[in-house]
Amino acid sequence: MPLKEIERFSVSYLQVLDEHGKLDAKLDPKIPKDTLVRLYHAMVMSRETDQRMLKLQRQGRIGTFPPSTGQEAPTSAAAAAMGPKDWFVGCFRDLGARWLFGESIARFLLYHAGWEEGNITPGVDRCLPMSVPIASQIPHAVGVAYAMQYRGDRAAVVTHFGDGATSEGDFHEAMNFAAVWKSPVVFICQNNQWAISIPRSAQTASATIAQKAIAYQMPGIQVDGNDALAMFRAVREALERAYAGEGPTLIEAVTYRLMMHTTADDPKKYRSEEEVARWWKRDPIPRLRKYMESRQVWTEKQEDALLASVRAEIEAAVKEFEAMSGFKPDLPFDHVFGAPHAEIEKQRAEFLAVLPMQEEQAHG
Ligand SMILES: Cc1ncc(C[n+]2csc(CCOP(=O)(O)OP(=O)(O)O)c2C)c(N)n1
Repeated sequence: MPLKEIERFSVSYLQVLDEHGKLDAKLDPKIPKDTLVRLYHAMVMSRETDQRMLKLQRQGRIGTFPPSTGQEAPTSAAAAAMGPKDWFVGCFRDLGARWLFGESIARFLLYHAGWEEGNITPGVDRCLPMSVPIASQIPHAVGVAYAMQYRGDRAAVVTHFGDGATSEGDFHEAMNFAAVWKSPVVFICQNNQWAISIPRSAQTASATIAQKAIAYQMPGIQVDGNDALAMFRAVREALERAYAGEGPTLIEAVTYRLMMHTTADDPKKYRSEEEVARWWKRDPIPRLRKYMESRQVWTEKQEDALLASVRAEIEAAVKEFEAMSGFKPDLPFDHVFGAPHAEIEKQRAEFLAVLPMQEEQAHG
């Protein structure tokens, strides 16, 4: 019996803009100027909103929230690369993408103040609500994609999740289904190096997350996730394959969570300041700005004007959020099943009975 090699695999890494904002012209995705400026706007909006939300949380005006700082490129560039019929199925660290889809910052604040109504996003119909149970959104994305395929739509689904999510069964089941059915899905793993306090090295023995695609027989690529141009290019290529009926792709976006996991976490307890400082040097926002300046589509004056308008938009959103009222605390019970259910109604009644006591405790 011969012993012979039957398959050989490799994993590629894509970077278009290096850490100093220098372009590899051969790989330039040549993003039109308007799209580029809007992408940069989304990234700045996301960063500034994190800063404002941190203050609101520390003042007790909103609840716990997970900052996206450092990870603005993978989510925003993916949204910028998507077509008008594509759907987005995200997690909870993708503010830039959600803003590009038209979700309002005021609703985002409402959600993080604990109100279900924050999940209602008028006028945004291709973006599923934030998913907090890790990896649970990945099979949903495949379901949406399978429906598109069934209807014969020329469209695809982009889904995001963290490196921790790749240890969940949902991730593997979704990847397998999508590959077997050649469903039009772009799986984007935001490998931010940490799942709360678990480092990437303790999450998986694989040298890359991209290589997990190989087992499912789909293309997988590792991308510099702090390089918005590389992300744009990788997502566009994956979308084109999906539209052409060639099935799913896994993109590993190598990035870093520069702030805490959520405002309830203290990262100093598990990672060094030296590591964080090293990643600040790879910050995706100044890198894209340098490129835009070199392409002569961005000036100091435009930067100042953008920052002023973003901050004004966030302040207006805070005012709008704080003026909102009349929410229904038991709204989540309405959506557990499609039709009323006796057990859920019993739980709703119990919840409403204890609510006044809880409110009294919270407000003294
Ligand atoms: C099913 C499930 N298990 C546990 C948790 C608690 N939890 C919240 S975030 C998180 C870590 C997620 O890490 P990763 O997928 O890398 O995403 P990141 O938070 O780094 O963006 C965990 C375990 C959860 N939300 N859902």
